[in-house]
Amino acid sequence: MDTNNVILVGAPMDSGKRRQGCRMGPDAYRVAGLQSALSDLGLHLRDLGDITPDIPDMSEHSHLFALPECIGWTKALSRVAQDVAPQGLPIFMGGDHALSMGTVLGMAQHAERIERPLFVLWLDAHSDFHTPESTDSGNLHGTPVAYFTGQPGFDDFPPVSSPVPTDRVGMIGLRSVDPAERARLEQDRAMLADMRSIDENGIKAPLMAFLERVRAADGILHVSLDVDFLDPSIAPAVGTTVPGGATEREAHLVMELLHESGLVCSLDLVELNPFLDERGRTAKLMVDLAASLLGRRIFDRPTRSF
Ligand code: HAR
Ligand code: MN
Ligand code: MN
Ligand code: MN
Repeated sequence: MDTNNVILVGAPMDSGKRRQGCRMGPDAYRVAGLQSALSDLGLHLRDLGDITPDIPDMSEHSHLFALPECIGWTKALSRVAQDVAPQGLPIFMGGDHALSMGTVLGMAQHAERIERPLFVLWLDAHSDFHTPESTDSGNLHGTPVAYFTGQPGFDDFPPVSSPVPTDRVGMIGLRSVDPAERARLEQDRAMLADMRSIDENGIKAPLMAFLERVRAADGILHVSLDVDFLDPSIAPAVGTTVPGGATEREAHLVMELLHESGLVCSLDLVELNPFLDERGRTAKLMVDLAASLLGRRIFDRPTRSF
């Protein structure tokens, strides 16, 4: 894994839910200085620009919002992920969380090729574990974990040839899980750390336990960072805010420990809706978190003025 090579991939996907704005995410990260934050760390950086979805020949679904476009993004993103993964560490700049269907699909195929198991760390208020049958909202950004773990019902999507077993999924930050997701999660063996347990035990313990699983299996780790993992008071630019999220230091600590683990192979930055931001503060915080994940140390954090 050549993690000194970082490949930025813009994924202005906005079809995973009805509320629009995440399509502006990739440019918000660029304007907030993602490239310079990472090149200042001595990393070699390439920005592939924004990719576009395939256009599948099918009609809209009665319940699922923008199903054809979501399928088109999944196809395009899984191809790009497979192409770039051998060259370095891709950062997929979203775009909403439905983009992880494609990125994880592609990274799982890459992992199979290099014969190492893929693990996924889901940093999110939500478990995103609905299937197309169980989702009330019809918003596919609430379904990616069900897709890449191989749950049924994703009929017209690309088949998941190497599903990520649920015991290779870790979720940290949970505080809004629908009953159908909860029922399914309870049967499964994902590592779940909700905000209540983080309040009681801290955020380091579940993360280290999960990283130990990855290490013991000689795995590689895809990290999917949803803006709503963070408390809305520090990260307002998201359509699905849930109070009681991670603090700035909790989030940075996660990123610093991930860096030290040396296990991370790829990163999604998702659900940023710049239309809802306050003077770019959420975009900048996400850039700072990405920089921590790639090795920026605490004394090197920039002073920000808004
Ligand atoms: N569970 C709800 C639904 O299915 C909300 C899902 C919200 N998902 C995200 N990503 N914002 O985590 O509609
Ligand atoms: Mn999410
Ligand atoms: Mn979420
Ligand atoms: Mn729901």
